[in-house]
Amino acid sequence: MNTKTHTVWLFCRVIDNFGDIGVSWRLARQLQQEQGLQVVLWVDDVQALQSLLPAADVSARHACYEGITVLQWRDAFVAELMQEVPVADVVIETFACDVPDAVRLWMVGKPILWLNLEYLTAETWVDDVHLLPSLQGNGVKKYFFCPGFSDKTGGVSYEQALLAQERPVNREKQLQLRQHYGLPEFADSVHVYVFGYADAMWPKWLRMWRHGAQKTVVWLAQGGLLADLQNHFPELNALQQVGDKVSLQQVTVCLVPFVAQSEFDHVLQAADVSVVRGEDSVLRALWQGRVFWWQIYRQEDNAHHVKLQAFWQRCRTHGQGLQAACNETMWQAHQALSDELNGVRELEDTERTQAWTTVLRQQAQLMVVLQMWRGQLWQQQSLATQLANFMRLQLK
Ligand code: TRH
Repeated sequence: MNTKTHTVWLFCRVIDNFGDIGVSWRLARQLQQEQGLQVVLWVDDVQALQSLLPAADVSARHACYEGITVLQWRDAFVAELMQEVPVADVVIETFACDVPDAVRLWMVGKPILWLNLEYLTAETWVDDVHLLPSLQGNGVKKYFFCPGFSDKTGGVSYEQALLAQERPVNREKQLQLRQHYGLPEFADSVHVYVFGYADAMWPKWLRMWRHGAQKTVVWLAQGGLLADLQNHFPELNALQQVGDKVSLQQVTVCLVPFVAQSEFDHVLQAADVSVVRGEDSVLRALWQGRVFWWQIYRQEDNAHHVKLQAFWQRCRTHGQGLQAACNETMWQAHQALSDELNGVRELEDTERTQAWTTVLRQQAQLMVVLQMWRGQLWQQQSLATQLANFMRLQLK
């Protein structure tokens, strides 16, 4: 059967932040552009989508952007909207968001493929859960579709176009990007992009940069982290709008624009190193091929520690030739900072400074490892390709 005729209804409930819509919008574009599927995205918070896609109209119940139909998901008018769009062959719930009752009822007795797209994790248990069916109350099977890093999972999200591009970008391109986004450029400085969550470690890191031997420029994405840092450093209250900057001895902090998702890679490319946070931004950082840290979304009972450890463990074991490319001291320094960033353990001031200095001095080694891992991941089919292949198999 020609997959071009298949229609996917993708459901997204925005719980908080930009992760839910970030993953959903990116996937919608990949399914539409790369897999030739017709995509209808149901989202309960179009405002969140608008942050990533400025063209999105928050007042529109039914709209079309980049060839993707976007519907405002309000249970009260789901039944009505269902009549306005092509009938679904595939229904995807992102992150167990539970489709509305009208859809659940409508599915009964239809040759429909129903999937739940799970959170990304590098843990091994996903190998056994990926593609497991589970019979639902309405008599329809729902499959767990698990993104992941092994070949037994649904893979990771990347665009085919990435494979042909040079990453990391060269110095000239980096400077152009900095200029384009109004990101201040200082000679002999390390430029750090920070898209993180407010946390008690940040003031310590800022002090480290403030009193460091090297000049540091911190490009801070707007959000809760800025407000929190302003409580610790009143000088940062001068940071009000994009482009504002404040210097505290060796560090200059600058507010960076929140860009459309299609441009997010560019901001990462402009930086020398970065700190990112959710499951979409961490992959984007990995794809750039430069050093990054992952401030993972906190979960109860520190469940995120296991997830974080699994991620870096996989990098370590799958970046072939790690021993040759990256020495143990360097790796431990990176991991020590990663641990502190994620509340695994606190560092003494001297330890932190030493770890930061070690990573910066030897970042080329870690870049080799990250790029090797990236290369391996890109040999596996992308999440969107695997999803589309599974659909083709099930729907034929
Ligand atoms: O916003 P997040 O913290 O989302 C989190 C995580 O997904 C977490 O796993 C989930 O449980 C929680 O939300 C509910 O981080 P994430 O996933 O990286 O999403 C950010 C999105 O925003 C991503 O698609 C990139 C995009 N983005 C832009 O498009 N432009 C920007 O300038 C920035 C800073 C981000």
